[in-house]
Amino acid sequence: MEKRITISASLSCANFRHLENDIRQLEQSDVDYIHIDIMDGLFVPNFALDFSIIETVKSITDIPVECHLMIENPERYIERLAGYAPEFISIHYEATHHVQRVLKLIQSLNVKAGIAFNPATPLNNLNYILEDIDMVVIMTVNPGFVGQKLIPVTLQKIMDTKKMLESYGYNNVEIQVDGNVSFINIPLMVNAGATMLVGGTSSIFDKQYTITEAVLKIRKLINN
Ligand code: S6P
Ligand code: MG
Repeated sequence: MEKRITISASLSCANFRHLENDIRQLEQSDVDYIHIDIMDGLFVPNFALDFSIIETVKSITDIPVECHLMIENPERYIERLAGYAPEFISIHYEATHHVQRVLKLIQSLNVKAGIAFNPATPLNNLNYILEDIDMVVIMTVNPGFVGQKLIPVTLQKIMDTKKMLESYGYNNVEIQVDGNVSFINIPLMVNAGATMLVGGTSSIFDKQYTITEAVLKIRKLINN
């Protein structure tokens, strides 16, 4: 059976004046996860979301959350974050000297571990951490802001990731794509090998559509 391509809705792009309403719409749509961006103003030149928002989301819905840590030295917060029982915690390859140790720590707390790569970071050492990850996050924009344009060469990087995972026999590791996952880019990303799509302002929260319409449109693009 073909692997299901999953959809994760980027909470940073939701309407915070009507957050519960947006989350209820996500519940009625075929969305698999809520993507929670956490930014520290150091690793990226911006701030976003924190623990309290995870608590709020969890109090509203049972949709699983997955956290994308764009923070320096993420090891400082893994245990606390794992207390909220997210499905995945993704850390950045560039954000710690101890990538393998932090990934193992995440998994030891019964949370799936993701490793995220900025657009210009090579995949060189990915082969050394395949045992320690459940997901590779290919940033298709530079992290820090919503509403940016795809960096085209990252499509090749998705293909390279897929090739590497297959060649080492790690076919169950997810390939998440994050950044400008638009209706135009989705087919390209899926063809390249993406298995989890983070939908933001360019799809799920595109104001031209309701959330339900947008997710339906994404599903159609995936299935074609
Ligand atoms: C970017 C962040 C992302 C964005 C998402 C926005 O720093 O990690 O998760 O929230 O990519 O989507 P869009 O469609 O506005 O690019
Ligand atoms: Mg993100």
